[in-house]
Amino acid sequence: MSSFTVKQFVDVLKVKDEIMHAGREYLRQEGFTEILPVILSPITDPLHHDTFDGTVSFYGSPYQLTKSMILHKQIALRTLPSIYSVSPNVRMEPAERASLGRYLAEFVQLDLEMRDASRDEIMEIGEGLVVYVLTKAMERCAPELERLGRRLVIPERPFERITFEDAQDRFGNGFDDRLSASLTAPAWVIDFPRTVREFYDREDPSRADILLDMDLMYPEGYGEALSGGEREHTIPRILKRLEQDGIERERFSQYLSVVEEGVPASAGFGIGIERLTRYVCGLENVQQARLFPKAPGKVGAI
Ligand code: ASN
Repeated sequence: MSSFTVKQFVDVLKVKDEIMHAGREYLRQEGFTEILPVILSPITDPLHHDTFDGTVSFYGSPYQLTKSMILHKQIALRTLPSIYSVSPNVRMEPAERASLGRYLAEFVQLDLEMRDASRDEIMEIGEGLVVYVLTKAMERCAPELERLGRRLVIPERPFERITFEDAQDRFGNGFDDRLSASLTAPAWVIDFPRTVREFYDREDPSRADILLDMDLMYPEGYGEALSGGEREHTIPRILKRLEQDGIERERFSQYLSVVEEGVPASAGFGIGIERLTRYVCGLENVQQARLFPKAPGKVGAI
């Protein structure tokens, strides 16, 4: 990382504070209720990519550190119609990802879910949230952004949509960085193939093996901003998806018991706070976006 002064770091932390404040303001205006995060549970997001195991002993039983609150978000919707959490996630990514500049082994996402929402509806929330946060950050943190040398343009809505297939045709396998570098405004990638995502993202009933999910990509090479989609919420569908992914259902037995009692249809997403701060401030590395950063593979950070 190039030189980064304490003064710059103070400015970044102020911008991050405004980002969180504005995010909460926007979601409250949209009728969301903040719930407290879960950080220990027998169940968590299985994720599609490899991470080291984060199991801890909870009175002798194996509990996991939260990788994302997705399953708890679905269950929380039995109680409240629209929820979000400022959710700490621990994902011990392989060490080589540290050099990419956008991974932290411990990070925080603004993770939200809305009962009976479609993908289009939750994408509207995503666009509204990003535009609101950028607008407020520019209004309230003008001196900080000026000192950081960051000039932002508020993106026009609706954001561009690109299918996974098109993105792959244009930018090849593992297209994230090349696609992001080609963009001048945030853009959606939609319709991921079933085989590259987790069991909980809903398969399109009219297109086998295509999911009703999405990622939002930042422009200028800052990479992925958020991930989400509509959800599988019925037992037959979830069991089928677990089987297709080769996941034993016992691993999710507590979740499956609740789904059997009923969880609502929903859609949602999670947006990483440190990555959003990195984008807003124009930082080289996501480690510059928080205190106590833990880079993948680097032991010793407190
Ligand atoms: N939070 C994401 C979602 O809602 C899941 C994730 O972070 N992997 O889909």
